[in-house]
Amino acid sequence: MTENMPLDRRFTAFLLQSQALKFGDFTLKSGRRSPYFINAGAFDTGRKIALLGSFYAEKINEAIADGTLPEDIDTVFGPAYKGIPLAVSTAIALTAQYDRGVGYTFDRKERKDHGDGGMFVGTQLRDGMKVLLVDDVMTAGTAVREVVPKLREAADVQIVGLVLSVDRMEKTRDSDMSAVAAVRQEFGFPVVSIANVREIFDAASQMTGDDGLPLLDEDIKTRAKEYLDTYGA
Ligand code: OMP
Repeated sequence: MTENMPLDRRFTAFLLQSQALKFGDFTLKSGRRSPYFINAGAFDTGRKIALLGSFYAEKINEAIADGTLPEDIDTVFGPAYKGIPLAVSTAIALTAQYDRGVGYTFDRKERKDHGDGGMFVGTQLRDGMKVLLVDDVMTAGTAVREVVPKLREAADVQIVGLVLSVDRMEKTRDSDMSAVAAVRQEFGFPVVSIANVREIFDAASQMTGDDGLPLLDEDIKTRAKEYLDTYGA
């Protein structure tokens, strides 16, 4: 894999190598039954989580360069639990690879009433701070709708955007709009992803294994296409 391959293709290869992209019959949080699932829990070693953080940092750096995100992000926020390693690895990669010093913050699932107390760990949220959200996968946007009020309750922060690893490009329950577009409209901040599901299937369809055979068989491609014909935005 070469450095000058597009980000979404390099990320797809990483998803497949890490076995984070699974095929089968999965019931999603939204209740939809999907023939594929992206499992961020598969990034379970130091090497994989470091690489994942580099992908987020590369996307963020790109979005800063094209003006989608501001330069002066104060902290990267990842919702517990799966967002915790995302926020930490992204903050490390932004600092180490792009010399962009940022904090990291995550929430607790339960309030702690002793010691330092409080709902947040890492860089504490203060009025006026620019906070960048990171999350793994968006299907319907339920996770982000839960976390935004929590942040706004803590301080008068400015949420400057949301970076996902995968946008599943699904329609909302009651419109043809994608969940990502609905979140963008509802909250007024940009939502970007390292790759969307159509880019992932396009890239994966062109990849072959060590044996020279295609990585995706025809049955998987057909089922994915049928799913996206029904639920895709
Ligand atoms: P929403 O919160 O509805 O957007 O669903 C996304 C969440 O569902 C993710 O944060 C995961 O917890 C989970 N999920 C995946 O991890 N991978 C998928 O491919 C699909 C889902 C899902 O259940 O929709």
